[in-house]
Amino acid sequence: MSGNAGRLSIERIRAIRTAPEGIRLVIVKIETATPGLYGLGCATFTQRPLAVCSAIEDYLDPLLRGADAQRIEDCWHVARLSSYWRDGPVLNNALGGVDMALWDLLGKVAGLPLYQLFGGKLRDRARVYVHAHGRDAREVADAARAWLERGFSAIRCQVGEADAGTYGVGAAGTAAQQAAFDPDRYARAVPELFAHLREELGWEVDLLHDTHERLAPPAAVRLAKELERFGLYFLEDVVAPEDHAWLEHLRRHAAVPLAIGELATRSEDLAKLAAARLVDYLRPHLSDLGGITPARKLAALAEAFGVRTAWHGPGDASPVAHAANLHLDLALSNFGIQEWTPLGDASREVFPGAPTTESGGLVANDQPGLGIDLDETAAARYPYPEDNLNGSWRPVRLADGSVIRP
Ligand code: GCO
Ligand code: MG
Repeated sequence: MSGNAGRLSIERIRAIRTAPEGIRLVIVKIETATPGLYGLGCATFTQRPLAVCSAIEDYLDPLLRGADAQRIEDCWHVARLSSYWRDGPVLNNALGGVDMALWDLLGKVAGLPLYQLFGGKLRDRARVYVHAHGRDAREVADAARAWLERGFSAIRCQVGEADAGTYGVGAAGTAAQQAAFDPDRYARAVPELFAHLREELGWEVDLLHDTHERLAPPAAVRLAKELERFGLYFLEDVVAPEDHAWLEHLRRHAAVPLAIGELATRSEDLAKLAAARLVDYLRPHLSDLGGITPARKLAALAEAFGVRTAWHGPGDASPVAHAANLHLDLALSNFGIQEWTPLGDASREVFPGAPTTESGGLVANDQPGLGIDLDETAAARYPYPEDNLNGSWRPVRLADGSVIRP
């Protein structure tokens, strides 16, 4: 197909469910009339995967069948505007997965890895940050040290308490997460954690923290101030999207680099933060934003304001999403850092060609498109876990029983 500028009809769009690491993933596969020529995308919204599958198979598949897969921009707008009520995480993840698969296809048709279509590599690898957590500062320091020994130099650190969890300590929905969350105790534990980490690990390592919108804005401002002296690489989601108006106030009080964006479904919301210099790193979940198409536009705009990227790369981004993140990382001049969750054997079995790490950074292979495949037979060996909530998170509560953000 190399060099074919002609029409490439979409034959069918499928949503494939698989959970190689027990996390519900949604993979989009766009099939064309040419046997063996297909595109892959990630549409994972792990707490509502079935709703995303329906958006893909019941709506986008019939809508886009027969469309020219090479008209990505047109397909994107047609799909987005095909429901009068638009955007939001369910529809966007579906759209984003389809968009990614169209880009993958384009790369395959061109015979080029996507980073080439994005303007070519600016760097050989994308520096990553990994996650360390523990029940107390000592455990976190041990976990961080283990990453340093493996060649990683940027580490996100989260601390819990022996009896109560917080975001990043214990998987969501586990008993630890269900124990009452104490915001004051958390706000005291975090500066103590970083004091300990600086003492134990020194100042060469880049440390990050995700507050996961757990604190009320005034407490979040205070935490940011207290963390100033530890020289974090960035502090993430210090306030919730609903509270972004607080960022101006926070900026005046704390010189801490801020990262925001994994909850964003509208580029406009993040563009405004970048233009007002209220954020230093934008980190949307690619599919939640609507895919590679809007992400490239947002990154270009952010560059004009000196804001960098740090695309969302947790365990509930599939290896296909990690590959999409990586191709952007390699080609964007305002790339900052990439969140990375190392893949287990099952993921590598289901997704041949998934990105690998080298000296603390992600490297891409030189295969066309995203350079990743999906072994459907292997994928079928890892069905979604059985659980009557289909992936919904259980509530996080304060001691008085009230529900707070996760
Ligand atoms: C991160 C995120 C994730 C999200 C998760 C939601 O910074 O990696 O906060 O861990 O909580 O992706 O499903
Ligand atoms: Mg986060």
